[in-house]
Amino acid sequence: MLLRNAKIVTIEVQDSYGLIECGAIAIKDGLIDWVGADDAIPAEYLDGPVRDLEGRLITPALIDCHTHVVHGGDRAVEFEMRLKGASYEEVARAGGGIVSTVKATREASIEDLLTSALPRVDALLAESVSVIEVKSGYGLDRETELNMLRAARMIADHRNVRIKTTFLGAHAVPVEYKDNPDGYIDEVCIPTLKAAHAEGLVDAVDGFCEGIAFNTDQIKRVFDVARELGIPVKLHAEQLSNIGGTKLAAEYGAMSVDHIEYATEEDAMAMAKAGSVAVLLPGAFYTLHETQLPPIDAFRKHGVPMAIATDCNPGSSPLASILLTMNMSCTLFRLTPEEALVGATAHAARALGLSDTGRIKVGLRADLAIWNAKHPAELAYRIGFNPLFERIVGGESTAA
Ligand code: DI6
Ligand code: FE
Repeated sequence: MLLRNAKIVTIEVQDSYGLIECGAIAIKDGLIDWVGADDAIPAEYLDGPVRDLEGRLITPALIDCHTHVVHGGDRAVEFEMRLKGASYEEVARAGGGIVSTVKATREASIEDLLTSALPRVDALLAESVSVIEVKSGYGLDRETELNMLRAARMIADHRNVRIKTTFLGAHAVPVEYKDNPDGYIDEVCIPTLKAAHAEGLVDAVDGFCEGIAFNTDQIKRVFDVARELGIPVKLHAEQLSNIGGTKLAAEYGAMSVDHIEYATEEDAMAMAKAGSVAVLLPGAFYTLHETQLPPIDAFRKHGVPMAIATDCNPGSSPLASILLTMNMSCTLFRLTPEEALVGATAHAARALGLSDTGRIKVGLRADLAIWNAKHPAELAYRIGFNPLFERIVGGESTAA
């Protein structure tokens, strides 16, 4: 199939935001076979099916590289509580927060988990999303953690989307281990990680390194097991305070360090050295009324790639729109619209260790978004507006 007469944002190299004013893309066997100017299309492609896109914009399909879309229940009541003045920490300490989602998730069957996640997945797909990372972390017991990962993998049986699963056993201390977080790590989290890995369910290992969750020593024990098993790591770090999670993650060569509002320039330098992607989550920043901005200038200065993601979760970021995430990253974090687009494509792919998608380049997967737009900045600019014309994932097309 040949797509022609389109404006193409290629992002051929990780950081270079190439623009072909009037270009064409040839797709063969689900891969990008050729990209170039519309007046230089090799004859062989003109013989097959040709589609005139009438000047529409083509970008890599968007990628959501940090979500918790699989979970039981919701936290609308907590939303109300916070509006009446309770802080996120207070809600968490009062047995609300993550722990209340754990209860609802434990009560759900795999089918319930899948069924309740699909509408959130569909909202992302409607904005072209081709890859979704899904974390466990609301089970905090062996069976429920495994069920979350199994439900996450099942999403790909029901929709044309790639799912990457991340084990987040070290997300919160469950009530039964309230006074014994070390016991939870050693007796539940680590054995469950081993079981999930044995079942082939783990693409990456994550943790929540925070005063209300786990300290660096506890995360380190989990990361040591990940390393033994050959699984890459990432970390929720420096979201509410700085307790050294970023430096620890960098020591383990983390694929990404996520949130990082309270990270320092030194942390940014450690990430640059480790090659870790900074995953910015403006939905959580917005929802929690956070005012501490992530050190964006330090990331720029030291060449740390910045990805953005929804963090779609029932508590701190009930956000199921990657387009709104792009807008928020510009308005709240002052990213440029170009950085937002690269952050939701090439750098998001890199945060997941994927090198075959997120850019438009010969040999990569044909994961493309065709937009009713003239300029790439339009994607981040409007609020609550979806200009998607068509989504192509693995060469397979779905009209918006
Ligand atoms: N940081 C977050 O923002 C989410 N998890 C995490 O580690 C919050 C998850 C929740 O509140 O349910
Ligand atoms: Fe998260």
